[in-house]
Amino acid sequence: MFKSLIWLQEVGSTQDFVKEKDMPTETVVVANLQTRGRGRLGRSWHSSEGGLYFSFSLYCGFKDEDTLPLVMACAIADYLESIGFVPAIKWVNDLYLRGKKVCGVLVERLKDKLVVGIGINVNQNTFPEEIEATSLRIISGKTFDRVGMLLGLLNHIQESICRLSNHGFSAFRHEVERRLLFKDSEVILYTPEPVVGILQGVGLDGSLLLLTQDGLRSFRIGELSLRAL
Ligand code: BT5
Repeated sequence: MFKSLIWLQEVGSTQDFVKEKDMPTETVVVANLQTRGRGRLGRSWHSSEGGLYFSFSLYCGFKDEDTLPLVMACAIADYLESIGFVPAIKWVNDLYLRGKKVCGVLVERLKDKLVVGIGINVNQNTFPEEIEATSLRIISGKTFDRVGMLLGLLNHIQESICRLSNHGFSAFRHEVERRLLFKDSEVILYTPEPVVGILQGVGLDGSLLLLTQDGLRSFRIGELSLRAL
């Protein structure tokens, strides 16, 4: 699936690079540093040296493609587990380690393609105070080879995209639920209206299942947080 790699020292955003240059689907664009790293909904992604920031595109039209953010989070979680971490998936696109965010996934549409961007905190020692972030190095005390890590991640990503297009999201549901942050806890989902419920799991379409006062409800969008006592 991936045939070439462009590794940049610095770029505004690998996501914008792939979109503006309409890069072919077999190319992965990586950067050591982003000066305008982006999250969802116009939020910024802190992209200092030491992290792994990359983007690639793929053609739309495959089975259950709306679940790609969750499937990508699951693929990265598989890789992180294979090297000894125990990540949790925060619906719908984040990975957490010991209660702090270590990875974010961004999926955007560009004409007949989906552009996937992934940011992982790898070797950073610190983050700005206002971000509740951690890195693989902060958790483990080790320094990681980001080239080897990227190749390992791309294998998991490629395998997951094939599995999704062949079997759909049902092939991932169990693995997502097993790792779901806040599962069985009382949460608030901002849709943007706040909805309170017990997080039950995810549906066959990747939606979030909450047991609310009105019964079991499913949600396609929203920002999740733990309900403060
Ligand atoms: C995301 O957005 O989590 C998606 C992040 C995708 C970043 C990749 S890097 C390669 C590619 N190029 C780009 O420009 N973007 C993609 P969201 O769910 O909206 O989360 C954003 C929020 O995460 C921010 O508002 C901060 O609170 C927090 N945050 C920012 N930088 C962080 C970091 N390095 N680690 C952990 N949390 C961070």
